[in-house]
Amino acid sequence: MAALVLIALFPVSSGVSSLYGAMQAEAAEKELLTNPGFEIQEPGSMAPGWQVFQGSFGKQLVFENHPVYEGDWSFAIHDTSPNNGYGLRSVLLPASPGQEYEASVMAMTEQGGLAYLHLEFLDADEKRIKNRSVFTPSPDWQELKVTMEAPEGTAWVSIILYSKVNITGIARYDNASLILVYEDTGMGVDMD
Ligand SMILES: [Ca+2]
Ligand SMILES: [Ca+2]
Repeated sequence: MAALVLIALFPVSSGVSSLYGAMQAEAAEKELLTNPGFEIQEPGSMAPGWQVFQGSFGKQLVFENHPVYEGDWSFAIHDTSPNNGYGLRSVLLPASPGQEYEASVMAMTEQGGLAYLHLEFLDADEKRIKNRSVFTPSPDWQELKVTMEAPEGTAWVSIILYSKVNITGIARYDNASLILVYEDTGMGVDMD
């Protein structure tokens, strides 16, 4: 067993550059959301790491104990209006043009709801400049995932868990994630 471990480790420890590369890859896939599974709760107030996008906390936007995908808490949108959309947004995180992000979340629906996941980039004025979404009508937990590269002018990245204007029903979410998967630092041009 010890011999097997030594053989497996040898190629990595033989070069500083490969070890550095492995550390970079690990850093690049770090979870950026501070409360991805909604497990940090402060009774009576919005969960840390999240903010209202549309709707009211405690009314349409609710943190619940059942059903959950993992842990003690999940997030639900109770959408009873065919005239309003409701959503929860992660706090804005700094981002730069050329970076590629991957957002994902576990989602399920009840009562005809549709669970949307949006990944969006915003400019320095916090105005949306690029957005991509995926959704599920699934009554069972299903993973939603979307990947997108930050365009010119990007200053912030965030994800939004959303129930559309013309849809009613319940959308449930758990285990959200936002990771930086690729960083094109020089856009292929050396300015020095
Ligand atoms: Ca959870
Ligand atoms: Ca609606």
